Amino acid sequence: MSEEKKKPGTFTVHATDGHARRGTLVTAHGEIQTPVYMPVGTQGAVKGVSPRDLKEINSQIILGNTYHLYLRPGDELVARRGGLHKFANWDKPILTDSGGFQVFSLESIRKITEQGVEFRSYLDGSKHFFSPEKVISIQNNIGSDIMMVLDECVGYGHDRDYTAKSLEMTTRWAKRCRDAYPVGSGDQLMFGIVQGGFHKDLREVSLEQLREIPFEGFAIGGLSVGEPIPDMYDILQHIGPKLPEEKPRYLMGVGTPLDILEGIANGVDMFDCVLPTRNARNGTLYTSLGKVNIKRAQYREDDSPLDPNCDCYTCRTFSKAYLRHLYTAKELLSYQLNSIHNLRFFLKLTEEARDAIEKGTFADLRKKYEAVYESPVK
Ligand code: PRF
Ligand code: ZN
Repeated sequence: MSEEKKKPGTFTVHATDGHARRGTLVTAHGEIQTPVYMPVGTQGAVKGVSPRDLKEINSQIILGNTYHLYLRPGDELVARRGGLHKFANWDKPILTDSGGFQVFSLESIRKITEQGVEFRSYLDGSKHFFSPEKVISIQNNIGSDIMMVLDECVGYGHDRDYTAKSLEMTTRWAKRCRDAYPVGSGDQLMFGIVQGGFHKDLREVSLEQLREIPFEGFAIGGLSVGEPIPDMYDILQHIGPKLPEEKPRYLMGVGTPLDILEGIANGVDMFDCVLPTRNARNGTLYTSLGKVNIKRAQYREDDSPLDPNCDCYTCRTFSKAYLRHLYTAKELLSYQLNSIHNLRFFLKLTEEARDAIEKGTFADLRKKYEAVYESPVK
């Protein structure tokens, strides 16, 4: 009997442990088991790691960026190549960020109006304009499985008045994004983004407004923007469990292994963060025994694997002494091997979380990681 193909956007929660959820999200390019960590492939490539290697370490989905792909090589060029999946040879799900955050974090010259945001290219200084409709059209050309709405990510330290006005505009932009691609127009999913800074009541206002719009999922934006960790956790604990239970929840751009566990504990299903790949390139490696700084002299003649409890190609094949040598010699293989390992560590963290939630042992898993990665909040 042919099994009926489930509709993209279908989200099923199989088990819970406290607020933590074990779920499955259906997309046009297959199912995603949650909680999930999503490697970041800003320019349509995860830095230093091929799609073949990504599959070997069990990546279920990767991220791409509207902002970068629009500027180079151009979303229309990508569309002419048959979309990003085909262009980049990645046949599993892809999520694209809307570009709002990148414009706000990368651009010093930008102008925000009700219509959208004007900015200059980081590549050649040329002027561009992102409206809510434009970023959806770009993400449509890219052909991602999950599109994000255009939002304003309010930095840390903005006052209440600014934050309140900003979230209202983010809501109006979110409506315009949905109107540009109404439910049922195709296989792509669209997530709304809750803003509201570090004011709990404003976070609730943002959520109440956004839940009126029929999104397939909801993200928490505006965290990990330079605030003290307790402030981030405070908002996460307040708003995470309040997001619609029947929809996937995504915490944008967060974070360390313990931040991800804190997110999961507060009901978040999806995570992305550049930490594993960025740190891999500067020699900071996450292991089951704690962080390893591979440049240190103590590893010069250390023949043991980087992480005895890791199943990745790097740990199965090479010694710390060799990894240190590659790093010191600035060999390109260093970036590749380190990235494969760090990504595997983050992917395994979410695999273990899925397992633990099913077994009802999520609290024990957190303790295990807190013993190695010191808890920032007691
Ligand atoms: N909005 C969008 N992308 C993001 C963020 C956001 O607030 C963040 C905040 N950590 C990361 N990426 N659109
Ligand atoms: Zn490894």
